[in-house]
Amino acid sequence: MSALAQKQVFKRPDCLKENLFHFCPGCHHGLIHRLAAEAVDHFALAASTVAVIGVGCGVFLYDYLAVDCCEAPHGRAPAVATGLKRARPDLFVFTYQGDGDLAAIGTSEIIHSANRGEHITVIFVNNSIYGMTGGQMAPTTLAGQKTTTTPAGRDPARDGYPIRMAEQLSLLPGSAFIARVSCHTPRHIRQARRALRRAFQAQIERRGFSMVEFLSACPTNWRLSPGQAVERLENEMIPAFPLGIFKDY
Ligand SMILES: Cc1ncc(C[n+]2csc(CCOP(=O)(O)OP(=O)(O)O)c2C)c(N)n1
Ligand code: SF4
Repeated sequence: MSALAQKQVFKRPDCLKENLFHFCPGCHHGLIHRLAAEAVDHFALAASTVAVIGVGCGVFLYDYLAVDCCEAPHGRAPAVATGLKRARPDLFVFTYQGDGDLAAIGTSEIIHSANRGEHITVIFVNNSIYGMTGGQMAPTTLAGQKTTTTPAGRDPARDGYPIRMAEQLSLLPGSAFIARVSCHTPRHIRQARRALRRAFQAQIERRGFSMVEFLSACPTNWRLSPGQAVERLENEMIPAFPLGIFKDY
C-alpha cells in the first residue's frame, strides 16, 4: 500500500460522541457542533473545557460533545461563562447560543461580556428565527421575512431592522476576535474552521472576548426544503449579514 493510501484525511473528532443528532434534515447545528468538536481536539482542550449552553435547538450539546457542559438560562450564557472563567482561569470556556438567545433576551449579557473583554469564546448560531419554539421573529429576522409572529413579513417600520451582532461587538474595545462565517458549502466550512480556531486561540492567549457568528439554515421554520434553505442562505442571508473577519487581534 502506498504512503498516500495510508494517510488518514478524515475522521470523527475525538470529542464528538457517537450519538445521532436530533436536528431536522438540513439544519446546520450539526455541522457547527462538529466544527466546535474539531476545534476542541485541535488544541487538545477536551479535559479542560466547559461549554455553556443557551436555550434553543442547541440545548442538547451535552449529548454530542464529550466536554463538561453547563446549561444557562435563556440569554445568560455569557454571564455564566464569565463566572466560570473568572473563578477558574485555567478552564477553556465557550458558549453556544442561538440568535433569539444571544441577540434578544441576552443582548445585555453579550454586549457587556464583550465590552469587559471577558476571556471567553462565543459560538453564535444565527438562523434568523426562533427555531426551537416554532418560528417566531428574532432580532435577526430579515426585512420581509415571514415568521409565525410576522405572517405578512417583518416590517422594519414596525419591527425594527435585523441586528448585525458581529459588527456591533467588533466596535467594543474588549473584543479581540470577531468573525461571521457560514457552513453551507465545503469552502465555507473550511473558512469557518479557520475562524473558530482563531477565536479559540484568542482565549488561549488571553487576548479578550472572541466570537464566531455562524449563519445557519432552519429549513423547518423557513418552510423550505434543505436545498432551498441553502439557496436562501446564499441569496438572502449573506447579503444581509456579510461574511468576514471584523476584528482580529
Ligand atoms: C426566560 C425564557 N424565555 C423564553 C424561553 C422560551 N424559548 C426557548 S428557546 C427560545 C428561542 C430559541 O431560539 P434561538 O435562540 O434563535 O435558537 P434556535 O432554536 O433557533 O437554535 C425561546 C424564546 C425560555 N426558555 N426562557
Ligand atoms: S427547528 Fe430549525 S434550528 Fe431547530 S433543529 Fe430544526 S432546522 Fe435546526
